[in-house]
Amino acid sequence: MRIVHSETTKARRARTELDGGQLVPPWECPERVDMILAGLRQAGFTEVVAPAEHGLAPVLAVHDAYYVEFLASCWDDWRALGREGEAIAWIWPTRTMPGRRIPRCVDGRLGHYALGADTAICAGTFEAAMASKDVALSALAHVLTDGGPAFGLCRPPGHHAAVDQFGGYCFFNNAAVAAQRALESGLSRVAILDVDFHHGNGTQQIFEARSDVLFVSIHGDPMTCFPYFMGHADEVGEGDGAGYTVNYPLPEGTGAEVWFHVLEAAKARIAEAGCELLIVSLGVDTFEGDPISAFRLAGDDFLEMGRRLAGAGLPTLFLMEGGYAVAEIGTNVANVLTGFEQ
Ligand code: Q9C
Ligand code: ZN
Repeated sequence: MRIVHSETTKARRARTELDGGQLVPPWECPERVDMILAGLRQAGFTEVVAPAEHGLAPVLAVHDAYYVEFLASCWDDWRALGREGEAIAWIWPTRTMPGRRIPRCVDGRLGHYALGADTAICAGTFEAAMASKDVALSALAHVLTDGGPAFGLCRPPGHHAAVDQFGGYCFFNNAAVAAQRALESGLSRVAILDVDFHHGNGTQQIFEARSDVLFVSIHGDPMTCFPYFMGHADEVGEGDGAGYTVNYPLPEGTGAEVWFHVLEAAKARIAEAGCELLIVSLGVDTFEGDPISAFRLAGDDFLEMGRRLAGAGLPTLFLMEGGYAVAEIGTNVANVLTGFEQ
């Protein structure tokens, strides 16, 4: 298993997250990275390589250029207004006020480009997002050239980031950037299996109308779980993409038995679609101890998850998404990778 990590992924250290009406220290913190590295080391994954720089072209292949420009300049624009706090969106185009122009002021631009108020932009956010997609792309390069599996320790995560929106702690959609690059290197169809507790709304939106990326997600039912407005079972893709989006929303409290049963259905769909690469959006916030999620997988279940993912029999790229039980995140991630190699 090739492990790819960049210290620059820790350049984002936000102070605030709007949570329950209060500004709290963000759940998505740089300590997650160190705990994952420690867990991997302890499990015998001792060789960790730094990514190459891949530039912006692979990002612009899936994201809007004005959106990327916004992310690059937002913090400076915010600071130029003399703001004390971090850049948090607070007004949006809505159902009754759609908004047909992109405002000039950073407050309006934040509303245009944010999908939630949970994710503050701060110094280092853009740099960390750049490093995160470089980690994904270098891990992908290993899978494509070597054939063996790779784990990209992406941070910030990516699966909530849409073509031109950030939120849910995500800025660049690392899995989407990697999938698009894989297609451009000659593959015909790629599967993205999203096992994070939260629905990967961004990944779905990016590939919704396409059949060359199969998006399959197992997640908390959006009737009660973030991101609330996407991820229902009747969202199956549009036009050419009809049948290439597959959503398995599950109730809060779902445990291993049901979860693994659904995983087998997801694997069957991936096999049927004739995918040449499996990208796993690996959130471990399905863990029973996760502070902001509601599934009940135990630590050992992540070993089983890895074994069953290996059973798909495809070249596999693991990309880190969520997981907020910081004390256990390292062993949970290491368990997936260990199980995969058994
Ligand atoms: N402050 C990922 O797992 N926030 N994102 C809920 C409100 C949204 C999770 C708490 C959770 C996003 C990549
Ligand atoms: Zn998540």
